[in-house]
Amino acid sequence: MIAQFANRKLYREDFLESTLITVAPTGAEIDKGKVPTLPTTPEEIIQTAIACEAAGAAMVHVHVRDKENRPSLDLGLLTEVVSGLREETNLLVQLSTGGGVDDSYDDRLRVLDASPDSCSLTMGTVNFGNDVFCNPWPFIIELYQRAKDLEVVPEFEIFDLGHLASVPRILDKLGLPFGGVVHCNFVLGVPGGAPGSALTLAGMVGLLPLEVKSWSASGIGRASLPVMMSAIAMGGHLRVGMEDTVHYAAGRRVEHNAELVERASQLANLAQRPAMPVNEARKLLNVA
Ligand code: KMH
Ligand code: ZN
Repeated sequence: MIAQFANRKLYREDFLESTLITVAPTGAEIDKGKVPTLPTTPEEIIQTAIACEAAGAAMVHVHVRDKENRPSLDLGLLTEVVSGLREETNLLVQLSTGGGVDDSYDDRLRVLDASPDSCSLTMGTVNFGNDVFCNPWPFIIELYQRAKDLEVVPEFEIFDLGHLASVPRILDKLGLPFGGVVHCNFVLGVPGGAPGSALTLAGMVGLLPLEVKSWSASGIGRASLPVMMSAIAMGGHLRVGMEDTVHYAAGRRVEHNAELVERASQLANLAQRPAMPVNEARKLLNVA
């Protein structure tokens, strides 16, 4: 396994000209009662996606909420939001299969029936604040195979180093994902997971398996800026949004997800890798 990780190129140079920006506008953890600007209804999520696309996002990572604003994996609600996003935006639609820490494996598998372009696929269990985000190996295998059967492109979510080691493990077992492109997203700074620092990200990027064609990163809370800046410096792509941070700066709440996308887009411009248009993002991830 270690030998497999050694001496790899850090990224494909042909994708360094632009930056894929994914927005994760809602998540499952933030309490709408405490953060009223969090988009939770289908209409709010769709309007947010429209604004974020205009600000430079090419993909939206979606969690839905029920009428009481509680996290939900209701298939009807997921289908409604997927079709609304498709009608109103050109964004690649990625559904979370992580859900909330209390969601059942069956409900998480059923998410794929809403026919998203992409799905998140967390590559291992991780402590998650006071909770445990459970992703046992048999569940990972089932989810991966189901995504392949239903022609959904997975994005491998990496919260800790062991998750990265599980990527070649699943490829060895089940082959390449649907579309043939292996794309990872580092989620750093979860209490219990890998810390959200430039050094952590650099170490993990240096250990990316050879099969990985592209990667993005997101820092939780105050890790969002250091992770974003180090990702862009290393040829990575970016995920931002209120799922990951509700603070724009110390003492200043995010008012709209589009602010976070705008800031990512500005950084991408500064790095001379402007926001990737949606059609390019489709090519990058080989999504029709
Ligand atoms: N809400 C977390 C427990 C994902 O979307 O796939 C899991 C999560 C990852 O957010
Ligand atoms: Zn998520």
